Amino acid sequence: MENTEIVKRAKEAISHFHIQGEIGEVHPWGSGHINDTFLVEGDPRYIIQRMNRSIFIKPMQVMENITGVTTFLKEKIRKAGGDELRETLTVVFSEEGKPLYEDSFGDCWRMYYMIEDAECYDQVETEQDFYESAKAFGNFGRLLSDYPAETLHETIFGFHDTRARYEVFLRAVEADVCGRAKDVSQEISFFKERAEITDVLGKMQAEGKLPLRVTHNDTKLNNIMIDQISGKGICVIDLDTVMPGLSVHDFGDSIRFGASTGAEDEPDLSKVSLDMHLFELYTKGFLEGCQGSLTETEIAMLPMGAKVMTYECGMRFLTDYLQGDSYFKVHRKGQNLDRCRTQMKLVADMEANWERMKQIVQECAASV
Ligand code: ADP
Ligand code: GN1
Ligand code: MG
Repeated sequence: MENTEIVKRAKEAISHFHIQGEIGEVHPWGSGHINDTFLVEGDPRYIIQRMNRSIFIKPMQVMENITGVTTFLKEKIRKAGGDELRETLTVVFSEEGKPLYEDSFGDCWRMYYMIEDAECYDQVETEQDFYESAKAFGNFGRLLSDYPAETLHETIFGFHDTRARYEVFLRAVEADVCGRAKDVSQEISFFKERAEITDVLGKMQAEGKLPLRVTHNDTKLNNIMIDQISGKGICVIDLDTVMPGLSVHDFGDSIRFGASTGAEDEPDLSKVSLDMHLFELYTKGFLEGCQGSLTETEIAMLPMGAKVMTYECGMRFLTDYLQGDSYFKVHRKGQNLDRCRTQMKLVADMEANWERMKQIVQECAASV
C-alpha cells in the first residue's frame, strides 16, 4: 500500500483514540519486521501501530496481555519510585474504552505514548548500551517473575517451539512454492545437519529441568529504549510476544542480534561474526539484571539458548524466503536470505567458540 494511503488511514484511526493536544504530522517509524509503526507528532507525541493481522490472529488477546503486563509493571515501578510513563509502555485507550481500534478495513490499530529522550538501535554502537540493555532485559524477566502466567494468552502458538518450526521448514522445502529451494541447497543442508539442536531445550523444559517463566520472547536490541541522558535501558518495548517461555531464549535472542559484528541482514558475511567481548558483556549485564533469579541449570544453558535462538531465527528467515517473504517485512530482494546467512555464520562461530562461551558464562556467574 502507498505510504500516503496508510498514513491517511493511521490518521483516521488516531481520531478514535483518547489523546491530548493537537495531532501533527504522522510518519513511518522504526525498523520492526512485524507491525506498521508511525510516529504521531504533537505534544505529547505518540506511537500508532497497525497490528499485523496475519500474525496476530487475535489482536484483542495481544492487547489484554500487554495491558495486563504494563499495569503490573507500572505498580512495581511506582513502588520503586520510578517513572511509570517512561519505564514501561503506556497504552492509549480508544473512545470506546478499548486498547485498540478496528477500522472499516478490519485492521487493528493501537497507540502508545512515545518514550521520549531515548534511542533504539539496530546494531550495537557503544558497548555500554549493550551492557545496559542486558541489565534491563534481565531485570524485565525478574520483575515479571511473580506475574500470574496463567492469565497470559499464547498470542503466537508454539512461538519458540524450535522442533515445530523445524517441521514447518521441512514442509516449506518440500512444497517449494517459489521454486527457490534449488538455489539454497547449502542453506537447507545447514539446518538439516544440525536438526538435533531443535529438541534440546524443549526436552529439558518437559523434564522440568528448565522452568517456564514469563518471558519477552523477542529481546533484540531495537526492542529496548536507551535513555539519552543516563544511558540506561529505560524501557522494554514490543510486548506482543510476552508469554510463558524460557529465560535462555530471552538471553539467546539478544545475543544473536546484538553480539554480532554485522547487521542482521548484512550481505557481506566477512563483516559478520560473533563478538566474544560483546557476548561476555551481555552475559554479565543479563545475570546482574536477573539478580540471582536464574537456576544453575538455566545459567549453564545460556550458551545453548544463544545457539538455538540463532539457529531458529535463521531457519525462520529461510522458511520465509522459501515461502515468498510473507512473514518478515522485506525492503529488497533476497533480504530474508541475507538474514538467514548471517544467522548461519553466527551459529558456526558459536560452534567454533563453544567451550569459551560456556567458560565465560561460568566466570560471569561466579562474579555477579
Ligand atoms: P515490531 O513488532 O514491528 O518490531 P515494535 O513494537 O518493536 O514493532 O515497534 C517498532 C519500532 O518503533 C521500535 O523498534 C521503536 O523504534 C519504535 N517504537 C515502538 N514503540 C515505541 C514507543 N512507545 N516509544 C518510542 N518508540 C517506539
Ligand atoms: C521479529 O517484531 P520484531 O521485528 O521486533 C520477530 C522475532 C524475530 C525478529 C528477527 C512476532 O521481531 O521473532 O526474532 O523479527 N517477531 C515476531 O529480527 O515474529
Ligand atoms: Mg520490534
